[in-house]
Amino acid sequence: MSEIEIIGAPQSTFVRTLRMAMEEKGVSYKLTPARPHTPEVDAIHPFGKVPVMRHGDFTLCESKAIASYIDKAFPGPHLFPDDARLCGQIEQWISLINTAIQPSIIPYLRGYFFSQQPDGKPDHQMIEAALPNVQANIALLDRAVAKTGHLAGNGFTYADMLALPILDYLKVCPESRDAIGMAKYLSTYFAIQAQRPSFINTTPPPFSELRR
Ligand SMILES: N[C@@H](CCC(=O)N[C@@H](CS)C(=O)NCC(=O)O)C(=O)O
Repeated sequence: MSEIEIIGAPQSTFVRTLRMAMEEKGVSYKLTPARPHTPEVDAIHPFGKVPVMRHGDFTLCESKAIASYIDKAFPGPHLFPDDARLCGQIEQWISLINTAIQPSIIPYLRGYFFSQQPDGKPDHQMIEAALPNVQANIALLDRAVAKTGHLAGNGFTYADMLALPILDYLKVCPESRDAIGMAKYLSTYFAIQAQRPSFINTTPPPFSELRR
């Protein structure tokens, strides 16, 4: 069968998570950079979000659905293991991050990276409004990795692949960088996990290079 094509801007944390999963699984893929709501994305995702996937005549949207497909369709280490407790913990963190943590952090990151201010400077009103949520979620993640150095079980899993790209952006914004610096377990976690080849090899280009 043809090679997997991942369609989406590499700056997207969800695109990066999926690319990390492909690397961890050992599955080769072609990345086609595309912003949300472009025709090639809209053709696959009903809400125009990235990433989307094409595999021959088969298409999918939603990063977790794509990762589950890849996990079953290809040999290699399991992204979603058979162990009931470990898989349950991974799914728990996917749900927590996707439904609560990431949505409450996005307005803060938008304030820096997609500021609508006339001079393009950070939108401090937006940043200040979102900051308490950002700090609370950093504290939550700090507690979560305190015991094992991972979000789920004792090893690196898809839950970590989901969290790390978000933390990477938080590490460059001043207030969240300080909060992570003061979060003892989370800062150690990031320093260690950021050494993984799957994380390094998927380092996104700057937002200024977003295509189309
Ligand atoms: N639940 C989706 C979320 C994907 C998502 O929110 N992607 C962002 C980029 S990081 C996007 O396409 N945003 C455009 C929009 O929400 O309209 C997934 O897991 O793939």
